[in-house]
Amino acid sequence: MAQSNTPAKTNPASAPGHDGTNSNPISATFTQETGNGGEIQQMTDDTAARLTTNHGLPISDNQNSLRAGTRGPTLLEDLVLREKIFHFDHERIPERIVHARGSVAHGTFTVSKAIPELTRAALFQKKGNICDVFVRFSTVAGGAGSVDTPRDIRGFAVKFYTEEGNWDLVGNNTPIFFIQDAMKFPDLVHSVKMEADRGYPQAASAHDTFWDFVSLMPETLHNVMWAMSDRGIPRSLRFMEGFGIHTFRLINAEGKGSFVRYHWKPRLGIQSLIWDESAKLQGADNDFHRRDLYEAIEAGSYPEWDLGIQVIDPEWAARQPYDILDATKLIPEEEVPVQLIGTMTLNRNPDNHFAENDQVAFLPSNILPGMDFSADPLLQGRLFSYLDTQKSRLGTTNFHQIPINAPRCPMHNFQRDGMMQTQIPKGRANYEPNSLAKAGEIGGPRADAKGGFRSTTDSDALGNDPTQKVRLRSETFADHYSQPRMFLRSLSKPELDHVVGALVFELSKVSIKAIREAVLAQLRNIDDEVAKRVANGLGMDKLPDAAPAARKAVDLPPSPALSILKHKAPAPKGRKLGILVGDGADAAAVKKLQDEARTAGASCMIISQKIGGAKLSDGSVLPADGQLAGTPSLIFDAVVITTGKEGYDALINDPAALEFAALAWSHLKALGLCPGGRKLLDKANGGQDEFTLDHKDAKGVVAKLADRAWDREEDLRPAP
Ligand code: HDE
Repeated sequence: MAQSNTPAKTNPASAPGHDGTNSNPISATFTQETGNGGEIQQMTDDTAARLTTNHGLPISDNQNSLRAGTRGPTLLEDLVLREKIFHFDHERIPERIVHARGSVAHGTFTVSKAIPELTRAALFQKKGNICDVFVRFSTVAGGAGSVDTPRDIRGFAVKFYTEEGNWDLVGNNTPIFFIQDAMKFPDLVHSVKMEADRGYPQAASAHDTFWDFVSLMPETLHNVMWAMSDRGIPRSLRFMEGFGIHTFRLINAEGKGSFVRYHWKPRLGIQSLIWDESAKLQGADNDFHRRDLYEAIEAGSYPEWDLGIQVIDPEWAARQPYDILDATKLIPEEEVPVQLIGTMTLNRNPDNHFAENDQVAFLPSNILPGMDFSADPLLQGRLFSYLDTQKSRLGTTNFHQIPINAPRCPMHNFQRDGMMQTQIPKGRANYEPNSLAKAGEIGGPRADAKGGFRSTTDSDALGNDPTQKVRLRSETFADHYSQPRMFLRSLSKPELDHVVGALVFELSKVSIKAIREAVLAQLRNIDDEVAKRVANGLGMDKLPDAAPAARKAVDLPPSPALSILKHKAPAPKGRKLGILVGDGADAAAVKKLQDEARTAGASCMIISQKIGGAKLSDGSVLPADGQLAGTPSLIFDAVVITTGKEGYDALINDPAALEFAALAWSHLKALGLCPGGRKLLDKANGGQDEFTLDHKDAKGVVAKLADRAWDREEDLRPAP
């Protein structure tokens, strides 16, 4: 395959003259001599570019190394072989210490509401302003090759390529974080990653060291409750909220600052897996989320999020029982509404996983004129860490020149040289001030006192005393229990049951009894009833005493916005219907289902026992998109089973078909069933409810794509 180092077309920072695609097309067909054994050595293709070494030498044979005789040793002289293997040996770079596993997409961001009163950032001066974006969604704990659906927080990092430079909003899918101070980050990460001596578990928080840390650091509990909730197992990256978490600042043209928090609201609504499903998906499809995002974009079903801000009045903030600089606290939307200011549409898949996903470098320090940071001690630490880690991961201070990281606006300064420098600056002006322009030479760029980035001067706007030099946490950061309590009390019943179930699951994997007890002691400070249920699930006969608390929990009003089920968008759009088709299935019913799904903006996949497809009632053969044994009902939001007599006999004796029905039932999905399908479900031990419909009721089935039969769960998996 021809190698090209073509930079992104729109990237002005990329070196000219490196456009390798078809720069050396072959005019004639490869005329390849046959080897001594008489076999054809190489395919010919006269439309392809000519294969060369990295230095441009045309290659005549990319299949055979240079040998001393056909059966002799390989020669060191073989520059083609040496270069090929040398490059291959160094293909991998260190993976990210956290967020190693990620999926990416390109898109655009369009401003829906200008906010010049809040910021002088050029992007937000006019409704309709648009810029390119690049997004990376990630899990936190697992390695780059780990699975997509563990219980974990998800990263939600967005790079905006604006006319004033790159703005990176590097957030997560929860509005809060585990710790309050950057000083604790290495400890947190060490505790959750696989344990140091045994090298497991991979991509899982259900082990001793994580829960040990949690039990000793009550500030983690709020984010832990979110991770144990359905937010920790999203159904799709497309159905996730995103949050900038920290309080940031916007600065307007008059220099007036406002405190803000950022929110991404998915247009498709929020939706999660259920735990059993997420665990089984890890076997069924490692790449469940990556594939889902890729396929949706390929199909033109572009996921969209609205960007919102909460603008926080410092006087209001001073009256709250928490500190807005504390990243373990959220600001309820009911109290400070989220104003929508723009929409992000993801409309292009990456061209190359390494060049874009592995090499993208997000920096929370990438902000625009008209933006600034707050003194959140977690954010302050991040401002150092990301720049620092890129040097270790990407190997050079020039990582900003890599096409995916390069700004799409002019970039000039006097920083020079370094490893992998790709720019060739002209002239001798590599210092400032200089007067070379006066002598007719290139003088280089100059600072823009008016339009350039300026830090805010009112650093004590929230009442800090900057004259003290201390290693102390503010008293206003001391309440670790009220917000997790508020979170639990904002959930619907099934959601709260899931948190209890998740805590029981995770703590059952903790082998040291004292750690289980210490977590229970912390839980009692959040909610005694939940603590009792978890203790019951663990078979613990006596609840330990509550842990000593610096501040006791107070009852904050519940925030319904925190519940997924209380405000989900129950629309079939973007969801996936699976139709298991047996021979003799009603052709009209299948067509109706496909049409109905498409009309509703959902996708639809045909499954049959053989990939060649099934023969329908009208004699036609419907090719399958998935073979039954490799396409479990796990990957769908709702399923239909439809077959004629011929297919029924084969399906009813096929364990994969029985499991297809049984798992759809157990995962609370809607099932559209023909009479044979109903017998299949009966044999697989399912039952009947308003989510088991007739296979001809296409409207009914599709309408239930975004929903689950929560009533089934009580019988199937009663919560402790
Ligand atoms: Fe990160 N984090 N983080 N983090 N983080 C990284 O940077 C760090 C934190 C987040 O897709 C690293 O480029 C510290 C909060 C995302 O490439 C590293 C602290 C939030 C990503 C790093 C935090 C995040 C990272 C590893 C505590 C949500 C993936 C690789 C002060 C607001 C970015 C890299 C991507 C990645 C450090 C806490 C989100 C080591 C020190 C809070 C989405 O620099």
